[in-house]
Parts: sequence; C-alpha cells; structure tokens
Amino acid sequence: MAGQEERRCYNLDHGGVVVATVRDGKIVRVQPLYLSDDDAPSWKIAVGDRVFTPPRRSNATQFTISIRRRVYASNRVLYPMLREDFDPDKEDRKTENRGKSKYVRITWKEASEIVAKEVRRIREKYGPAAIAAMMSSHQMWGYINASYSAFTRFWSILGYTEILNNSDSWEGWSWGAEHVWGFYWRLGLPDQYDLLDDALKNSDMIVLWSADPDATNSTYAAYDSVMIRHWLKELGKEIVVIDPYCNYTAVRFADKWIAPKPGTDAALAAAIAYVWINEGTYDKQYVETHTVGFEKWADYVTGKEDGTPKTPEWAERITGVPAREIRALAREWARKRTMLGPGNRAGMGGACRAPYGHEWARMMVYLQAMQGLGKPGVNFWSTNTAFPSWEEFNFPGYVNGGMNVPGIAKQVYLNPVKQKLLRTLVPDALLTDKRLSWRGFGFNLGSTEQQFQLNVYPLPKPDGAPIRMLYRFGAAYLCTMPDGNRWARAYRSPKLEFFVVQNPWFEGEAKFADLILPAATNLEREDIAEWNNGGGASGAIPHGSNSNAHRIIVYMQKCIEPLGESKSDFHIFLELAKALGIEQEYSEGEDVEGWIRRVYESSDMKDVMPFEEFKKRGYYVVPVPENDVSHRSFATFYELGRGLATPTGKIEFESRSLAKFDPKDPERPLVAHYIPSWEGPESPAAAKYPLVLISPHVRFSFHSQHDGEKNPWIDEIPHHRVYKDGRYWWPVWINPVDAEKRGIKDGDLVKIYNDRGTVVCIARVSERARPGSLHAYQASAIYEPKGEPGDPASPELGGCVNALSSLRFMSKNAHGFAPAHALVEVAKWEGS
Ligand SMILES: Nc1nc2c(c(=O)[nH]1)N[C@H]1C(S)=C(S)[C@@H](COP(=O)(O)OP(=O)(O)OC[C@H]3O[C@@H](n4cnc5c(=O)[nH]c(N)nc54)[C@H](O)[C@@H]3O)O[C@H]1N2
Ligand SMILES: Nc1nc2c(c(=O)[nH]1)N[C@H]1C(S)=C(S)[C@@H](COP(=O)(O)OP(=O)(O)OC[C@H]3O[C@@H](n4cnc5c(=O)[nH]c(N)nc54)[C@H](O)[C@@H]3O)O[C@H]1N2
Ligand SMILES: [Mo]
Repeated sequence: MAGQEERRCYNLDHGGVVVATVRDGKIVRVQPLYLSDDDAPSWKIAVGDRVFTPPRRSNATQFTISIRRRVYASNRVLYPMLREDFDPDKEDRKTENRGKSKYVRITWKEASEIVAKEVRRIREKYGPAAIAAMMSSHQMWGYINASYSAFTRFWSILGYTEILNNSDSWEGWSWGAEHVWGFYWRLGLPDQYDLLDDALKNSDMIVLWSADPDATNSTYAAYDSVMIRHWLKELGKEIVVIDPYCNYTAVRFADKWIAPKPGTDAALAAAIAYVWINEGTYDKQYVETHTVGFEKWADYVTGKEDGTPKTPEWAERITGVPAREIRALAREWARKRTMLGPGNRAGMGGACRAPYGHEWARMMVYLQAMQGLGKPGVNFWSTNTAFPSWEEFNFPGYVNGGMNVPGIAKQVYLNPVKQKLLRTLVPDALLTDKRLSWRGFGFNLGSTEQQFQLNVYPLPKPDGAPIRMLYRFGAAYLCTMPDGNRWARAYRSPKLEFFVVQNPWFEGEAKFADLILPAATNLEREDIAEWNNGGGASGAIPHGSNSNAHRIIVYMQKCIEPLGESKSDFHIFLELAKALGIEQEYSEGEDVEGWIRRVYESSDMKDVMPFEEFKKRGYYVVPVPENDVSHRSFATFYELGRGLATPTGKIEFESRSLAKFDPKDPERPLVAHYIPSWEGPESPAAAKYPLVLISPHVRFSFHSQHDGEKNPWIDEIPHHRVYKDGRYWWPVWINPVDAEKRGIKDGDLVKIYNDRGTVVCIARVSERARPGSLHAYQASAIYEPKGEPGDPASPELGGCVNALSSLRFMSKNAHGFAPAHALVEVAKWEGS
C-alpha cells in the first residue's frame, strides 16, 4: 500500500527460523525461512536408486508461525508493576496476599531503586547468600539475553545462592544410563553422528520407546524430521511405538503400537531380554568383547538370582501387554537390524522422568548391547537427529556463547557465594526450617561420580543463610514443576521477604511477585543465535543442531521497539546494574550490538561473512562438505579402541561406578531391575487413586510458552484446548472403559484429583489412552485456582496438571524429579 513502509526481519524461535514482515512499526506476518540459491546447497543421501535431500526451508511449527500473537498478547506486562499491598518500607510484607493482590504501575526508576534497596538491605542483614536467583529450563532464543548469559553474569557479579536446575530432560539417563556407558558430558545420552545415513541404508526397523518425535521435534528442530519418517516408510522400514498413549507419531507412522501400563517398561525390557537369552538370539560375540557383567544380568532375567524368570507371561501380568506381543516384538527385533529411539533425542522420554526411570534407561542400553550396538543399522536413534552436518564449523550454543564466557567477556565472574540449592527443594526451603540435602549439582556434567556428592542447605554462616529474597527469571514453575500447589504455598511464605519476577506476560509466578519487571519478547530485541544449538560442555547437547536439516546461524533482528515500557533482558539487568553501581562490570561499556559482535568474532562466522553483511542479511547457512564424515557413532570409535567413559571402558551390565558408591542401594542395584513405581499401578497408593496420569511434553506449544492468552490461535486446536461454556479447557484423554465406570462422556468437564491437587480438565474419551491411564500435557500457562492459591482441594481451572505430581526424588540416591506420572482419581465435575 502506498505510503506504508514494509520491511523483512529475521528472527529465531523455539519452532524454527522465521521471517517477519513489519509494516509501519507493526508485525503483520510471520513466515518460515525459505533458503535462496545464494545459500549453501543442501546435503544429499543416496540409497539404492533414490536420492534424499531436504526441502530448502525452516519447517517451522504452528506455534512459531503464530508467534505474532504472543507479542501482542492481552496479558503482556507493559510496565514495571508493584503489588498494591506491598510496601518495601514496612516490615509486614503481607505475603499471604501473594497470588491474590492487584498491582500498580510504577516507573523503571522506582522499580530499580526498590530492587537495589532490597538487595542492599538483605545482604547487610543476612548476607549475600540470603538472595537467591532462579532461571527456567527454557527461554526465548538469543545468546545475549539468555538466562545463561545476562542473568548469570549480573548475579555472579553480585553473588547469590544459585538455584540448580535438576537435569529435567535427562533424569533417568543421567542417573542410570551413565553407569552403563558413560556419556556424562551428554548427561547419559549417546552421540548422534551419521545415523540418518546409517538408518536409511542399513536399518530394517525402528522401535520408538517412550518417544513421540512428531510432537517433540528434537526439542527445537521444528518439523524438519517429519520428512525422514516419510522416507523411512517409503523405504519399507517398520516402525513400532511403545507408549501407553497412542501418540502422534504412532497415529501417523506406526506399524505396531504397544501400550504398557505407565512405569512398567523395565519389566517389558527384561522380558524381551528373556526371549533373546532363552532362544539364543542375542549377539554373544559382541557381549563377550564389548561388555562386562552380562552373567549378572542373565541371572536376573532367567530367575537364577531371585527365582522369578522374567518371562513374557510374567511381564504381561505387570505391563498389561499380551505375552505373545512381547515375544513377537523380541523376535522381530533380533531378526532385523533395529534402531532404538527411547525418547526425544535417542534418549529422554517420559519414562525417564518417572519413579526409578533410571532402571528403564539402563535397560535400553542393555537391549541394544545384546544386539550389537554400533553395528550397521543397530544404534540409538529416534528418527530426528544426525542429519549430515559440518561440525568443524565452530559456533557456540546458548550455554557457552553468552556474556559470561571466556573469549567473549573480557572479565568472567564466578559467583562468590558457596551456598546452592536444588530447584526441587525450593518449596521446602521456603516452607520449613529443615536442613535439606541432595546429591549432585543439578547438571552433573563433569564426571559420572559428581552425582554422588552430598550437598546441604543452608550452609553454616558465613557461607550460607536461609533465602529471604528470590529473583525469578521466567514464570512457569507453578505448572512446569511438580506439586504446583506446594510452590504456590511457598511463594506466600512470610520467610520470603521480597519476590521479583522478570517475565513478558502476567501469568504463573508473576501473579505471586511483589515486583514484576516487564521483559520484551525475541521479536523486540536484537540478538544472535544458532538454531537448535544449546552448546557443548555445560550445554549437555553438543552438536545438537544436527537435528535440523540445515545449520542456520541467525542475526536476530529487532522487528519492533519493545511494547510499552518493556525492555530486553539485557537492558533490564543493565538498568538494575546502574542502580547497584555495577554497570561497568556488567556491560564492559558495550551495548547489545557490541556483545553480538563479540559472539560473532569468537566463532568461525568471522571468516565467512563480514559482520555488516551478516547483520543485514540476517542468517547464514553452514555448508556440508560433500562426503563429510565428521564423526562416526559408537561402534567406529569404539573399534578404534578409544572405549567408553566407564571404569572398564566397556558397556557395563553391572555398574562399577555404583559398586564403588552404594553397592546395596535397593532402588538402584548394580544390575538394573524392574522396581514397581511409587506412582504406578503396583503402588499401595493406587488403592485410593487407581489411575496413572501421564503428562508428556505439549505438542502444540513449547512448554507454557505459547499457551493461554498468549496465543488464541493455538487454543483453537482441539487437541490443545477445547472450548466449552466460555472457556478453553485443558483436555485429558481417558479410555472409554475408565470413562464409563465413572459416568464420564466425551466433552464433560472432569476433576482430576489426589492429595496434592484438584485440576479441572475437559474429557476426551478415546482409546488413544490405554485403560488405567490418563493423558494430559504438561505445561499449561494458566494457574487459576477457584479458591485459595496452593490449597489442594481448591479446583484449578487452567489445566495445571503438575499440581498433581510429586516432588519426591526419583529414588533413594538418584535425586532427579519424576513428574511424568501421578496416581489420581477422576470424576465428573459438577462445579461451575
Ligand atoms: N512441541 C514441543 N516439543 C518439545 C517440548 C515442548 O514443550 N513442546 N519440550 C522439549 C523438551 S525441553 C524436552 S526435554 C523434550 C522431551 O522429550 P521426551 O522426553 O521424549 O517427551 P515426553 O513427551 O515427555 O515423552 C515422550 C512419550 O513418552 C510417553 N510416556 C510417558 N510415560 C511413559 C511410560 O511410562 N512408558 C512409555 N513407554 N512411554 C511413556 C508419552 O506418552 C510421550 O508420548 O521435548 C522437547 N520438545
Ligand atoms: N509433568 C511434567 N513436568 C515436566 C516435564 C514432564 O515431562 N512432565 N518435563 C520437564 C522438562 S524436561 C522441562 S525442560 C521443564 C520446562 O519448564 P520451564 O522451563 O519452566 O518451561 P517454560 O514454559 O519454557 O518456561 C519458561 C518461562 O520463562 C519465560 N521466558 C521465556 N523466555 C524468556 C526470556 O527470554 N526472558 C524472560 N525474562 N523470560 C522468558 C516464559 O514466560 C516462561 O514463564 O518442565 C519439566 N516439567
Ligand atoms: Mo526439557
């Protein structure tokens, strides 16, 4: 239209690289990135007479394509907001009103002065350890604004009690599989190199076990891998999905769906091993040369150890999977060259985030070891990683590419406060005076043994102090961490004298804060990032971007000015740094573009495209040299004799690392066992709450980040929310047998409840949920209790199903969380 200025702006979101069209200062359209002929050519893989090559675009997800909605969302926080009944000059902070009070608008000057004053007061009165700062597991893309960057730098300069993220995505792998094959630098997940090539050429079958790649997109890879599954089908490979829920990948691609009761998978795995041992169909030669401790595993499986042979009939009684199906699966698996995909990235999976999830993860490695792990077509691969990718081109990830990284910062700050606290213990710390203890440092990336280290909170003075102030970056924990109501009660504790939340939207924990600082979204700020690169070393996913069809490095352009008085995270900390007199330390006198330039210069980007061109062009596609074999997966490097990072260098059926630590741990024995789950069908609690609710990762959002008021278009998807009587409800899938027993019909509002919470959802009666289980996605963005916040009996209307899960550690010495399964009962909801 005449007189209107229009421009294109490049940016990066959880679900792909995007191009936004901006007209007269407004974002009017968001599209996926289409590559041009100037960009590097795409790779090709030839299989027989077919040549496979990816489409030349970022296959962005629906939540990313509709991202414009969340920029202009009705619940954006546009100004610094102070809780109306919070007076920083008064001793009584009226903490019991958190979650209920209204807010008043204040200026940035007032807000930063309140923060500075409280920081000084609390440091003086209790010491720096009394101030804690807590990030999220996720944030919008951008290495400068990332929590690992601006947030960590700011707080490390001041000193604070670091809240350690537990290894949420990886739990069972970190606490279990590491003791079988090492890979501690990947928190127990395997390497993923050249396996797409291997699978297309050499595999006959793919077993997806607790994995739904169509839904979880290899975390940030959007829909780049959907074509792979089509190719697999075209080549006649079989796909088997093992999941209590008939997940999206199963619906679209599976030849066979096997549905065990939640939390019983280790019994299924043991029975598969039983068939192989009994019928002599495992790779004896490989077991002999590549593994140790097999006899102990065989003793357990055959019943020599405990008198119970782990036959398919035994497993049928536990898992509900017919013995003939178990036998058939075991035989097919042994006969065919099989890839195992246990979770999102050849590891992860809801089963690893459940009680004793480490035993399942260990057995996954056992099974592939029994079939010659690393031989052509026999590996760990979930159909969505290991695209040809040139890893020698160096560009950092968000963990190792930010403002507090050597080579990017002139001065790196190490947090001077020794005290730390594990994230899942925060509610206990705020609600009780108990001395808390846990093992490990959250992400135990330094060695396998790190997870044995016992830590305590609070540390004695002068190193420690109970937390009195909490600074929160993000605001989703009421719905993303287990026992949401307990978190709500903790935030209302009088022990917490000052609570700040920095978030773009008025939701979740923001509604409990004394002060809310308005953060801008990724489309309102400048930054730099590589699509799907979390980073090696402390990022736990080295070369993660090889789960995209193309490596794309993005100069994230600012599409519009921040709305209202919101600021980018970089600028929020700059504002606070000024008020606290640490501006120079924080920014080193550099603006955002200066920091972006430093990241660029720390990488190989500087050799391939001048900075100004990169800034203007918006992205760069890393080429893949023809026939590049950057790395080979397990078998090759093992055959080269380098071995694995286990004490013996081999795959350990019997774990030496555990033998050194606690050889008598009944909950994580030296050889993996099936142990009945404490939130499963065999738990005593099942007498009162007989259904297992599984809460996997939400398909149509990225956790809470595209849900609720932020994206009404996503709410229109009836598998995401269902409209009824003036509200979009969170759906729960329930089997017709369980529904009928309770008089529940499709479309009824139901309350799901246990001693921890009561959550109202809308019933979708369907055989996609196996009998005895319910399915509702984790991570609604809305926590809306009808009564008192935090009260387990108060019906929660937003669909915050983590109100039902438990904060209990996964097992005695494995101090990860287990939110994916919760025992519940369900009934028709008669409320209004
Ligand atoms: N769209 C989207 N993609 C995402 C995310 C998101 O929020 N949205 N989150 C990203 C993140 S941070 C992570 S860590 C990954 C997580 O990736 P995963 O851990 O692989 O994903 P989940 O959805 O937890 O689990 C996968 C499947 O396991 C099944 N399952 C649950 N319990 C059991 C069980 O006891 N036995 C068996 N056999 N199956 C079970 C679930 O039904 C589900 O279909 O996803 C990433 N990708
Ligand atoms: N029941 C159950 N629970 C689970 C899981 C499960 O499988 N089942 N999985 C677990 C796993 S693996 C994960 S990773 C976690 C995810 O848990 P979270 O990390 O809590 O999930 P998100 O919804 O991504 O939360 C990010 C928060 O940060 C805010 N935010 C996003 N970007 C920015 C930014 O750039 N700046 C600022 N200031 N704020 C920002 C968002 O508004 C949001 O409040 O959930 C865990 N919880
Ligand atoms: Mo995760």
